[in-house]
Amino acid sequence: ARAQVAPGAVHIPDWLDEEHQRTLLDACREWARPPAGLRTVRTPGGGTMTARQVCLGWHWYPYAYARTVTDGDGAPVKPFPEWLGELGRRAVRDALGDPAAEYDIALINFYDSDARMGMHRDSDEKSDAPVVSLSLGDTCVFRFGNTETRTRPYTDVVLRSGDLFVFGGPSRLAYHGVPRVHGGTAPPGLGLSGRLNVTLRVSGL
Ligand code: MD3
Ligand code: FE
Repeated sequence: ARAQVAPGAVHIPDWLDEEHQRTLLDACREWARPPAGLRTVRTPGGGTMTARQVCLGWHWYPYAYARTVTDGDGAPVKPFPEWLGELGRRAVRDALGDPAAEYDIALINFYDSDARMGMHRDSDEKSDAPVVSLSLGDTCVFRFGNTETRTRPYTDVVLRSGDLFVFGGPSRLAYHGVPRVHGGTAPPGLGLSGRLNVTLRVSGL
């Protein structure tokens, strides 16, 4: 069932079956290993993000992209694999029907049950191509806001393991966040405690 939450924002629950979820999870675990593996993102204000992150193609730093790790081991970022780009284009076709651009960035966020993501906009990419989001593991509350403010009005959507969300058009620059992760809700067969979110993006660089 495809649900349009706002213009250009489409949720397709259970888009990945359990076998494909496991394949993506195994790949994420490989990517999380050093060098250029899982890291804690530090914000310019001196804070740290509670979700830890791995990047492919380009490293994201608040608030820019770089090809090497600048705050850790200095390693070059891992390559963005061709199959992930195919997955992204298929996601956009299923959600929006549009032919999609060439994806070249993956940001993978690892959440434990205490992790959160505050309301923000993703505006560091120089392309207006849709962002593709894939969820694995624990269920979360995803808060989809508006383009004007980080406050109400917003819509809370439950995202479960295997769900696809695509943000294009007028929704591309909407504020959004993850106020809650429900620990212990991952599919038992997956072997994951916590939540992973894979976003695919076009850098425009
Ligand atoms: C709407 N991630 O990585 S996914 C992020 O679940 C991020 O880890 C959250 O926000 C997560 O930046 C939410 C949904 C999402 C991702 C990117 C978007 C929604 C978006 C970009 C533009 C608009
Ligand atoms: Fe975001």
